Amino acid sequence: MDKIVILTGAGISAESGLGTFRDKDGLWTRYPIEDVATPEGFARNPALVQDFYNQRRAQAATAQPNAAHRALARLQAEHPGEVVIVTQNVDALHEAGGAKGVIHMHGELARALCNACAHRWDAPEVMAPGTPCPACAAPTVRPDVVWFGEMPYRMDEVFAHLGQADLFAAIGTSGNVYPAAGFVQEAAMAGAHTVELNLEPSSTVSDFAETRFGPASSIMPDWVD
Ligand code: BJW
Repeated sequence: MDKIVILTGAGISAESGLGTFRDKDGLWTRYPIEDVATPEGFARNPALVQDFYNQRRAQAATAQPNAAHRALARLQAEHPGEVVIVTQNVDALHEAGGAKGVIHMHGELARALCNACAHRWDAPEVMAPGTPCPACAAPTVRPDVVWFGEMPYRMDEVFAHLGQADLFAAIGTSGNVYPAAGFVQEAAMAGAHTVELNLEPSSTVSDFAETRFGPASSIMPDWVD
């Protein structure tokens, strides 16, 4: 049996109307990273951070999966037990497109986390700063997303998959954020064939054996078929 590991980034959801981070007009051009995606930024101004994620949660709630999400789900269905999808995205568009068992390494917009007791639960549509945690009552509730300086989720599992990969594909990610940007090298070391699918070359393009450029909604279905 083959193992196919897929890494996705913001580019796969761009055509569903969700902004990327680093492209022209990307999210970071409007919100400084250090203010909204670091634990220090949250400690300084929790209202700003909750507001940023409330807006993104509202956008994500109405977004629809596109042909790239659906193609990936089809690949998974056609190769039962062989396709592991690891996403850096905090939206739920892979699941909405039919994918199963998606590893959300940077967390999920739809979940809340208590900084004090690590309890996790379904986030309300609008999270207010200072809301008490339902488990421990501490006023330390935050979005369940992974900020800079924090450990991404399920890394042991992901590195185990990469170590057994026969094929690794990265879709719509700029290759600027680690550890995800290093997955291609990890998979290549394990002997996997590596493919980048992106609108334009990422920072790590030279690490890939094969590349395909264009909008995800057209290059993904072509690649899967
Ligand atoms: C299209 C398209 C279309 C557009 N079709 N494509 C020096 C060296 C190494 C590491 C570090 C370092 N200094 C600091 C670090 C660590 C730091 C890091 O990487 N910093 C860099 C800036 C250098 N990393 C961390 O702190 C991470 N934790 C960590 O390292 O823990 C220690 C550890 C060690 C060893 C093993 C394991 C752990 C945590 C990183 C957390 C990132 N969090 C964010 C926010 C999440 C919540 C939220 O969504 O708000 O995650 S930041 C943001 O960037 C978000 C994304 O998931 C992530 C990646 O962005 P992505 O998806 O690549 O998007 P873009 O916008 O960058 O790119 C879009 C791409 O799509 C482009 O390529 C376009 O071309 C393409 N595109 N339209 C196809 N239609």
